[in-house]
Amino acid sequence: QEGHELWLRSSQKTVPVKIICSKNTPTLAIARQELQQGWQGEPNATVTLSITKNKKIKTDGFRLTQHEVEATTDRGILYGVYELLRRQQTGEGIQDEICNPSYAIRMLNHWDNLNGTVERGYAGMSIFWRKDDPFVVTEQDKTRWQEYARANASIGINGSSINNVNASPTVLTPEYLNRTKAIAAVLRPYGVKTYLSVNFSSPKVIGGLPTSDPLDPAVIKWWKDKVDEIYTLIPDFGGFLVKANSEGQPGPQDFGRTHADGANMLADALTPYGGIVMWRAFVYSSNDKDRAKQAYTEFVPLDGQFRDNVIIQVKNGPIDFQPREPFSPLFGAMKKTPVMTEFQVTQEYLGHSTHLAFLSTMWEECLQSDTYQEGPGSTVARCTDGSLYPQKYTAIAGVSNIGLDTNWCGHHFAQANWYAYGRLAWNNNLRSEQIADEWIRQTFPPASPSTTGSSLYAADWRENFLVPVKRMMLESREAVVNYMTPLGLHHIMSANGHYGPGPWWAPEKMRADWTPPYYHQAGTNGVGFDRTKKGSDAVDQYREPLAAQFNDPATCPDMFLLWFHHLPWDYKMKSGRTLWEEICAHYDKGILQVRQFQKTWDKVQPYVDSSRFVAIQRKLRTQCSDALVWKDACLLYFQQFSQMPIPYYLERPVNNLDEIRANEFLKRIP
Ligand code: BDP
Repeated sequence: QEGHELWLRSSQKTVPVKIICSKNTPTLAIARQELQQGWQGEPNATVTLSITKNKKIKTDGFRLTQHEVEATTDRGILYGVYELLRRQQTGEGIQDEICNPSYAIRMLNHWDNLNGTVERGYAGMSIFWRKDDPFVVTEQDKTRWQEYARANASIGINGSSINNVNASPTVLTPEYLNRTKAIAAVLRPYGVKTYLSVNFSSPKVIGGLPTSDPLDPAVIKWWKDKVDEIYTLIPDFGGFLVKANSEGQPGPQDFGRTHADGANMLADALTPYGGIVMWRAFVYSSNDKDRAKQAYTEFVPLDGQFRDNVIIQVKNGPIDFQPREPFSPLFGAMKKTPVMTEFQVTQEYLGHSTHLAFLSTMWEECLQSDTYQEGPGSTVARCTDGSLYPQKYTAIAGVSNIGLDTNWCGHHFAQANWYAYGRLAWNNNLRSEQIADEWIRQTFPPASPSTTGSSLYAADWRENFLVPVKRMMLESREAVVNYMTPLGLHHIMSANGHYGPGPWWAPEKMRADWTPPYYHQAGTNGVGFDRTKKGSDAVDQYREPLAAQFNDPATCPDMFLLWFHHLPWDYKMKSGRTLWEEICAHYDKGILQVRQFQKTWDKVQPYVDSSRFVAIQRKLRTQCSDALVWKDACLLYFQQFSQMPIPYYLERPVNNLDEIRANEFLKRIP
C-alpha cells in the first residue's frame, strides 16, 4: 500500500506451475522464481524455457507462446518470462510471437552524487551512494539494489550509469570502484550492466598527471590502465558516460582538441573489453546567439570522426527537457555516427515529483517525429534504432527519477514514467495508451472484496477506474504544457529550481541564456524567440519540408509557434483569436484540466487503497494550487507587455504578481 512494489505487486494467490529448463544460471534461477511466484495461468501447466539458436531472435529478444519462452541467451529468457507474466496480468493474449528490442542498450542514467544527494532528484537520497560509511555495503543496500534491478529487468532496462554526469573524479578511486563492483554484482543476474560517468580531468585530479590532454601519451596510458583496473573488478562493465565541455565540466576543448579526440581516446581504452562511450551532445556556451543551435553546430562537422563504440547522446529537444520542445535537429543529421536519445524521466521542469505528468506521450511525440532526413518516415525512432543508418551499437537513455523514498519516485504516478521509459526503450513503436493501460492494470489491480470490504466487479473497475485514470494520465503532460509553457514558450521556470514560474527572473550579472527573458523575449512588440531565417535561423537545421514549415507562422504548428517566432500580441491565430487571447485560453485550460484530474481521482476512491489514494489526492491539490500560481504569474507578467485584458470569459487571477514574486515557496529546491 506504500507503493514500494511498483508494478510488480505480488499476486494474492499463487497458482502452481511446472517449469522445464535444461540449464541453470543465476539469471535462469530468477526466471524460474518469477514464474513460480507470479503464474496466473492455468494451474499445474508446464512451461518450457529453452535457449536455442533461432536466427530471428536478436540479443535479448525472445519467442513467446502461452507455455514456452525461447531465447538465445538467459537474459532473453528472463525478459520473456516477465512478458508472459505481464500478459497474464493485463489479460492481453499471447500468440506465437517473436519480440525483439528496438535498442540493444537500454539505459537509466542516475544523476547521483557520491555524497548521496541526487541532482534533480525528487524522491529522496541515492540508492547507490551515501555520505556516512560510504564504503560499507549493508544488507539493506543489497536488498534495494536487487529490487531496483528486478524492476528494471521486468521492463527490459539493461544498463545503469550510477553516478552524476557532473562527475566527481573520485568515483574512479579504488574505494568507489569497489563499491561499484558490489553494485554490479547485485545487478548482474538481472541482466543490468553497470556504467560510470567520468570526469574528463580525472588523469590530472586523481592521477596526478600535469594534464588531461587526450592526445598526451601519459593520459592515454592512464585511462588504459584505469580501464584495465575496472575490468579486473567488473568483467562485464558497460562503459563510460561523459559530459564534457558542457556547463563548466572539463573536456578535450580545454586542450584545443575536439569532442571526437576526447571520445575516441576513451573508446580505444574500452575497445578490448567491448565497452562503449556515450558522449553527450548537451553543449552550449554563453557567447553564441541561440542556444538551441549550438549542439548541432558543434557536432555535425564531426560526423564520421568517431570510433564505432562511441554513441552521441542527445537530449530529445535542442534546449533542455522542457515540457514541450521540437525534436533536436541532430537526430538523423549525423549519418555516420550512432546517435541515442536521452529522455528525462525525473520531472525537473514538469513539477518535480509533486505534479502528475505522464511523460510517455512526450516521448512518443519525440520518437514519432519525422525528421525527413532519409525521406518521409525518417522518425527519430528510426534514426536512432539502426533501421536507417548502419550502427554497431544502438542505445537509448533515461535520466532516472528514483531515490530512497519508499515508493521510489516520490509521486505514485511518477512510477509510470519509469515504467513507460523502459517499455519505449524496448519497443519504440508502442503507444502511450497501451503503456498506461498496462501500468494501471499492474499497479492498481482491481481490488478484491476482501481488501476493500465492498464488492466490486471487473466490469465496473474498467469503466469506473481504468478508463478515467487512463484518460487523466494521457492528458496530464498536455495540462502541464498548458499551465506552464503553452504555444512553444519555454524555460520560463524560476531560478535554478525550475519548479515555479519565473518569467521575470534575470539577476544583473547572470548569463543571459540562463534567464527566462532570453527565451520568451516578451516586450510591447510581442513575445517569442525568433528562430526563423530572419532571426537565429535555427529552422535551417531542420530538413525540408520542416524548415519551411517552421519558418512560416501560418504553417508552424501552434504548439511550436513561440519557439520559432516572435509575434505581436494581436497576431491572428488559426482559431481566430489573438495571440494574447490564445495564451490566456491555454493557461486557463491547464487549470481546468487539473481540476478535472482532482474530480477524476476523488471519484475513483473506492477502487484504491486508502494510503495511495490520500497521497495522490494531496499531490493533486498542490498541483492545482501551483497551476493557478503559474497561470496568474505568467498572465499578469506578460500582461505588462501586451497591455490587453485577460478575456472576461476567463476566470480572474486570484494571486497578485508582486506577492508571487516575493514568495519563495515556488522556488523550492527539494
Ligand atoms: C540540466 C540540469 C542540470 C544537468 C544538466 C545536464 O539542470 O542539473 O546537469 O541538465 O543534463 O537539465 O547535464
